[in-house]
Amino acid sequence: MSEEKKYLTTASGAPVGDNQNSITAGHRGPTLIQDVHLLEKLAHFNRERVPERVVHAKGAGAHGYFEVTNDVSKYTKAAFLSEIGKKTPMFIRFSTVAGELGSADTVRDPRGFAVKFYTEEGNYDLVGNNTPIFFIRDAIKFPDFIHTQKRNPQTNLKDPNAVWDFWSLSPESLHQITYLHSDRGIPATLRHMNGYGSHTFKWVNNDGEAVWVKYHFIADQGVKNLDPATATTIAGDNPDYHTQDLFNAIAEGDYPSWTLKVQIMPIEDANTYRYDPFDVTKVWPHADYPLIEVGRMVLDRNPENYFAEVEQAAFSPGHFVPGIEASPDKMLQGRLFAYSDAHRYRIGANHEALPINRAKSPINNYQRDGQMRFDGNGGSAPNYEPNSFSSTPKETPESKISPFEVTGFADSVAYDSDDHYSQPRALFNDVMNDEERERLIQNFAESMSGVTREGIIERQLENFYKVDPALAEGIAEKLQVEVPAHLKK
Ligand code: HDE
Repeated sequence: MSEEKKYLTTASGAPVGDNQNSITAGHRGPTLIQDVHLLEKLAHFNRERVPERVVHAKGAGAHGYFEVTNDVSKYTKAAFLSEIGKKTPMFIRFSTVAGELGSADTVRDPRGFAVKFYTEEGNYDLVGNNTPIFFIRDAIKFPDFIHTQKRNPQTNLKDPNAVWDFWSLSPESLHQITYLHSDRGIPATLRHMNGYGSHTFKWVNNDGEAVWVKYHFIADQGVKNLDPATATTIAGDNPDYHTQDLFNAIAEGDYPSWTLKVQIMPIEDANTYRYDPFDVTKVWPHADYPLIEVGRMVLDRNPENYFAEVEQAAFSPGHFVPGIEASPDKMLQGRLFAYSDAHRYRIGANHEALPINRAKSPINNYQRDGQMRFDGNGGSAPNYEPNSFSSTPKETPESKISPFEVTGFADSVAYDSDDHYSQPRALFNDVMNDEERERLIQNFAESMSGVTREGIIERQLENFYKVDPALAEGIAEKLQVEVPAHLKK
């Protein structure tokens, strides 16, 4: 902070004579409306909060850079990925999902992993999680799902009945809940977890050739987790444990980094691959599509001001740059609308102009006016297009999306496959060892022990049985219930 002497002012710049004693009528008289500094101070204080994010409210952010370490230009024309050694400034916000702004960090919950790359072609946002999959696979189910993760409308308490009622009736959640109740459900720190784009995206190269892509940020610090008992103790002792750890690590020069890798699927494979590649409840096994290195992300600078940078950060899965496009994933498609809509409500129509969100490349368009327009508003230049002025912004046809074919009838169409079981089964049997399976069963049983409404446990055990009978039986034993008889043929 500069040592230069500053004088206190009102918001309109007038020097303040007294910031300790309000103006009153005489020694013991009432306060006067004439004390406009007092009125302004109280009124501004009342307006300090913007609505917290409806999900991912509690978060921590950091600045850094992304450096390309491998040539992927044959897959994408994205300028920021164009050559080895190229560096792009970025900002990341990590978050929990279900808790409120002041909630504890060390809870069992997915973690948001939202990255904003400030590229020369505008911002590219990769708004992912620390899990490669999600609970549901159609945006239309998201508000209902989140209601079950939040507070009960009557008691204002977290509600295991709602959580397990919904999951038991939405078996597509099995893969994600298995991941969530595994050791990875409570990361040791924000530095010790991987990040994933989760959805499938499209990359397009300079020749207009496209591939499908999935993103993996692998923590160079390694993956470390907290056991539930320690996590619970920390949640009480220091609810901001993860926030503090990240800030301190960066402040001490111990910069966390992640290696970005991608899986690439040829466009045609999507028609024949054994899993629907646009179903976000599925991974692409690495044996089918190996990881290819792209670059390294390093976090080396803390925010100066939490509200300005972390609270006002506005990420959108719809922030693409040429060479990176959406896939038909129904969840991603819903998100293309939801995020910018949330920002317009939360921080306003001109949120893109806030310093943390503003692209570092030029912004030239014909959008004008709106609340809190503070950047000159396009000045005297024409505010319409087409126009006959030569120096006004023009389209770049080479930035058009890569065309793709669509067929079929418009309808409420279900996914082709209801195989919700083979991937969680592989996770349970092939990835986890005996101790991990035991802890998974314990974590599930603990979470389900709060369920009191009839039918939910039986329905969920049936789902677990289809994943693996040992999973269902292990949980049933801990809950001291029987696996439904008709399953044990
Ligand atoms: Fe989000 N999500 N989400 N989400 N999400 C929000 O955006 C939403 C989904 C994720 O640090 C909100 O600005 C819908 C998947 C992160 O600021 C909201 C659907 C994934 C963050 C919203 C999803 C995420 C959010 C809340 C189903 C991982 C925090 C306020 C179609 C791949 C970003 C806001 C930050 C935040 C909606 C599903 C990750 C309401 C409708 C899948 C990391 O717009």
